[in-house]
Amino acid sequence: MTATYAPARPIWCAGCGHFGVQGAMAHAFAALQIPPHEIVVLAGIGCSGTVQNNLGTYGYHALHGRVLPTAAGVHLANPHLTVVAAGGDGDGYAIGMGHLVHAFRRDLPFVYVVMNNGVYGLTKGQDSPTRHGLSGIGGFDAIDLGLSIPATGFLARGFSRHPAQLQRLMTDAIRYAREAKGFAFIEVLSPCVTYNDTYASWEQAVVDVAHVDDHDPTDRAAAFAVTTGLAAEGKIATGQILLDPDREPRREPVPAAEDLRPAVHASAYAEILDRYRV
Ligand SMILES: Cc1ncc(C[n+]2csc(CCOP(=O)(O)OP(=O)(O)O)c2C)c(N)n1
Ligand code: SF4
Repeated sequence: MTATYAPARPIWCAGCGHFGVQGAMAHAFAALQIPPHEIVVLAGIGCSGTVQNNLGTYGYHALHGRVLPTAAGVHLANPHLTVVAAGGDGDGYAIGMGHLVHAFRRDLPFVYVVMNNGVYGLTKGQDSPTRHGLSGIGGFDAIDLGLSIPATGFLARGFSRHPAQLQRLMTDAIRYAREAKGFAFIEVLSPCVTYNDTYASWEQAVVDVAHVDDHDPTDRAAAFAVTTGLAAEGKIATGQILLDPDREPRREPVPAAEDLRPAVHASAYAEILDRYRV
């Protein structure tokens, strides 16, 4: 596979935050010693959506806003794979927003990395749902959304300018999903240097919740109070915001023993298609 599809060189502008995200993913795969053929990285459409081209794993470029149902399908088809979905804030929080809510609710064990830069980078800088800032009026905070859905167990935020923290969060998220504990969500503040360079303002705003006295990642209500309290001060919470430590592995029965070749199921597929004929 990697002989046929060698990792590509990133297409990103020099300084793009997405480099940090790719580096953290590669670091986590190496730290956890996951063989490349056991990893599938799926991505949405956008500058962020090209990350899967650059890694020596299996990859899939999903439709715009549809990376989450596609990743869920990959996981259900073979729960032994390590599945990482990735994409931009335009991909995940605009056209794909309905899927994010249901991914939080369904809690299937795969990772979702959103590279938040406040703009649609690939289409030249239009406002995304997070353009007005995580704490500004009209802004939007996906971590607060995740906290409001009782099924969630892993919510974190990193900053591509802080690689040590991001590598740790990425490694923990992938480990959590590999242990089949549930859906692991990481938002990465990943500035677009060309259309919305937020490196300096985010550097001033980020606060690692590990340094907040009242923070307890196992207490959902307390975590919500910390993130919304920081936002009210114009700050952005980063780090491990929610972590449910008591999760049991939730592995579905593995369908791999079944013969999934299309020919074996041809008549069943034909029956399904017939139901859609008028
Ligand atoms: C269905 C559909 N609608 C619109 C587009 C155009 N489009 C391509 S990428 C993109 C948004 C990219 O922004 P984001 O997801 O934030 O990623 P970034 O480029 O900033 O990394 C849009 C609207 C598309 N490809 N498909
Ligand atoms: S346009 Fe923005 S998001 Fe796209 S590669 Fe350049 S810096 Fe990155």
